[in-house]
Amino acid sequence: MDRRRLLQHIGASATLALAASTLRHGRVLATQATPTAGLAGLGLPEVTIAVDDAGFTAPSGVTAGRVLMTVRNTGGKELHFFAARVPDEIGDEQLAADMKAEGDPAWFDMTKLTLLGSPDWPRPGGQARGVVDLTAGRWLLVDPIDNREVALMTVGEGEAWTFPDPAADVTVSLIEMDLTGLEQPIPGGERVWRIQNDGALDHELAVIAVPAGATRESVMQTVGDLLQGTGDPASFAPLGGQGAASKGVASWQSLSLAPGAYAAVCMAPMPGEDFTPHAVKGMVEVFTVR
Ligand SMILES: [Cu+2]
Repeated sequence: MDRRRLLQHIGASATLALAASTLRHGRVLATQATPTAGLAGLGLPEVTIAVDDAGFTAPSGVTAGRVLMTVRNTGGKELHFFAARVPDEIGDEQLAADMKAEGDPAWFDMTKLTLLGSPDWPRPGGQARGVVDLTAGRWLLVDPIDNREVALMTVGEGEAWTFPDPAADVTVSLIEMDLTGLEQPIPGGERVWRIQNDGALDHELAVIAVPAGATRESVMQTVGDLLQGTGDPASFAPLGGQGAASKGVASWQSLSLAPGAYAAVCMAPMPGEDFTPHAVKGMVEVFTVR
């Protein structure tokens, strides 16, 4: 499995994120100084994925259920990734062979795979944390940008399904091609975002800081300019969010934002349209943190 080809479906997203890797935004540093604790007191089983610049260290002994997932970026580079469940009809031997082979296996079809909606965009030296509903099976951890090694996380049968939905400070719904739930200003500091994909396509969410006065149209333009290679790379630097999620998936992500202007954008690719991210099609919401 050639990682670059495996992930070419988000080539556009990769371009942006690579551009962002040079960014050091003051607000980013300020917000990441706050440790995430809001979801930590729920008593959920914990799953920790460590990532450095070479690849993922998938945890062992993970069992299915509602879990608190922490993604620790111990490297020096930005991280954007997603978790995709390997179809059950793919045997272990075939999977092992596919992961070594050149090119993408036919079953690796992002429009059909189950995508977890994992905590995403931990800064170098930082972490991303969220509550996800993890089903049993084999999950591929895939970095579409920086060529990290694809890793396999095996999840055994489990019973941790009785935990109630965590309380959420912000509730966001993702649909084609819009996000709702951010129309009113939200409070600063560490907050729990419930993010649900209510659409038919895969969606994801990245929060970026934007200039005061930015509009949905201006952010769409910014993303479009970056895709054309004409924008300022510093204008796209995700502070957190949720990796790609299948339709119907909900997750609870811990996000810590200082007061200011932000945009939530979806960088999932349009199927059959040369990987144009949804953000360019209007899946952008500008919001304010007080
Ligand atoms: Cu989308």
